[in-house]
Amino acid sequence: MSEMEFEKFSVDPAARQMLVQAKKIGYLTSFDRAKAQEPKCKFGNTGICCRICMQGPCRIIPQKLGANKGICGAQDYTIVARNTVRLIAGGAAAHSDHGRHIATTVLHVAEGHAKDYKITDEAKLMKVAERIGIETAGKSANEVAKGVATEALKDFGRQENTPCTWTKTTITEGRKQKFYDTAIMPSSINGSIAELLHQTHVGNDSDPVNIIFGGLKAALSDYDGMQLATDLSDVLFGTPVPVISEANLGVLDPEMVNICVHGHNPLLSQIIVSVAREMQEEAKAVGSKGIKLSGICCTGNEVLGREGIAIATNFATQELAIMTGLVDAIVVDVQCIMPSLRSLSECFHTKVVTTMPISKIPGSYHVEFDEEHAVESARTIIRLAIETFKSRDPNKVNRPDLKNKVIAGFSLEAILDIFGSVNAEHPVSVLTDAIKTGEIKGVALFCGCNNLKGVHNQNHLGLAKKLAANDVFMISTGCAGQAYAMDGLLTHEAVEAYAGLGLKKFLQRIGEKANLKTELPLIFHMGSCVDNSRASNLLTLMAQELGVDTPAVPFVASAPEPMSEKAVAIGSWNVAMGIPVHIGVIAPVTGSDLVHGVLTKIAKDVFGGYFIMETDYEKAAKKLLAALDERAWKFRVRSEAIAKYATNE
Ligand code: MSK
Repeated sequence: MSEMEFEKFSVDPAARQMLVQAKKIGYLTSFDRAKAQEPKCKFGNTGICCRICMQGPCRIIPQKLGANKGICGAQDYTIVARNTVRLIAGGAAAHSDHGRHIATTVLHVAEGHAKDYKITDEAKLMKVAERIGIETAGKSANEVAKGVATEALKDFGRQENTPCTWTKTTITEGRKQKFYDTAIMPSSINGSIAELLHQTHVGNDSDPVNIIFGGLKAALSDYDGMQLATDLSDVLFGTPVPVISEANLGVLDPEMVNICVHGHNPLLSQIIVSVAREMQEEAKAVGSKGIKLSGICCTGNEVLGREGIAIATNFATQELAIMTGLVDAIVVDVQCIMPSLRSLSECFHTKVVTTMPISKIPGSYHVEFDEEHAVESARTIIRLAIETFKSRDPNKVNRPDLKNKVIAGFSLEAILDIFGSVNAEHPVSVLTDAIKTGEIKGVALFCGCNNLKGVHNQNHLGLAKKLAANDVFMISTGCAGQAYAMDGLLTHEAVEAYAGLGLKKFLQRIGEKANLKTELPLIFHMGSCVDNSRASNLLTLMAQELGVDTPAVPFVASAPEPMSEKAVAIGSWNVAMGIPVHIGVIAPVTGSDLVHGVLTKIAKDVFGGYFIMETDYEKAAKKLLAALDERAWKFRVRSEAIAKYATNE
């Protein structure tokens, strides 16, 4: 059995090595289960299985009279639209619940509770306060924080029909008008999600277009929850600045107590990072060389950006971390945690520690996280890992000796600082001017998960390399960012290897001026899933700098391997923001030509953004480049017209 046999599963050599090992020993992984699930049910796969009431499931067979509609008479387009937007509701609930948790903690800090936390980034707090209209003059940081957190919490349950604060203060005037005109401006995160679940209840809305607009309103709630999650996480833990770290399974250290933090919410993982620094001696007392932390999924991204903690791996390969035999504890919070971690851990010494009341796994250790005793919880967990280290079985250790250097920590503020070294007055013009001169083609955001309908990390890497060669400035979040980290694309060496001449010149030009301890990487990793907010803020700034609305900005987004409901929500609000959004899987919407057409074509007429569904990364690259070219061309024509006729019309 050789690693090459596993090329059809993953492009990551470390993952392939572990899959060889799994096969030898007979462990089943997500890769095996994905295969065992084939063939997929065609009704579910195309979105025409309706399970909204208990008469069903109703499966639509277009050619069969009677079966061409649900029992209630729901048409394929109603069923597909309802199924799609319910995915958005799930994603929006997850992201914004995360945001609510952070906002509540900021409020508690401001009120003098939650002693283990503090306001770390006062400058960001003041900036956010000013943006949302909170008076700062003569107030202490805690007073301002109380006002900001209270405003954030209002976004969850506002009863009046006035817009959510984090949405209305972070978008262009053009988008604001568009969201009012299309009645999708949210006034309450919780309200939009509840309304959408009501709208899609049996016997309620059957108009697919109206349902999709309801979905977009919930998607904007997702946006709102993310914006405030990012802002308030920065306030609590600091706004990321460029850091050097490393990624892939080779970061797990055979001589150290290895603790992986996994999930999304930084409230516990940040504390684990600081407590681990104090507990190094305790770890040495059991014969290790200390504590080594590493991250999986977006909790990993949070502590990578702020603390330089290494990335172990990304979503699809999370089980493989345990299979190295080196993970003493895997500490999970919320979202994207495979329940299989627990059963797999039985074959090793690893302790799986759940920490959140809404995310438990039967049989795992549960150390309930409570922000009032965060340090205590962290200490308990780390002590458990240290104890567990003693029972590590050297015969079960099998770690690929593969890791890559990573340069991460590119918050929007960090990016603007870098651009500011070239143009302090108008930092973002450094980017927009490079687009105007044609030095770079535009900006691409890479985000989202892994999806084992395809080859792990293949679309992420293939697409980014194509766009790099075509001079696209690239930013990333989520498991996409981790795929690049694992493969060495978040390095300067990758610029040399993959960037086209224009992109190389651009990065070199700004890199020389920027006062950084490191060179610039090929892709700027902006953080976790909720930090797609940072990318959207960059888009807004670019639009304002160019004097256009967002649909005119040469900016595209791609989730090359999307999997979760959250990815659906993010993709949907990006479309509403006017962005062409590529997804590297065929979404379960093909059961209705109407819904498919609305998402991939009609959306462009209404919002400027639209979905591109393309599983082949080479074809996807061509489509994304064409979208950037179209926008850059239109911008040039418009600018020439303005110059010639001195009009903005
Ligand atoms: S962790 S939502 S698999 S990006 Fe944010 Fe990765 Fe997707 Fe989870």
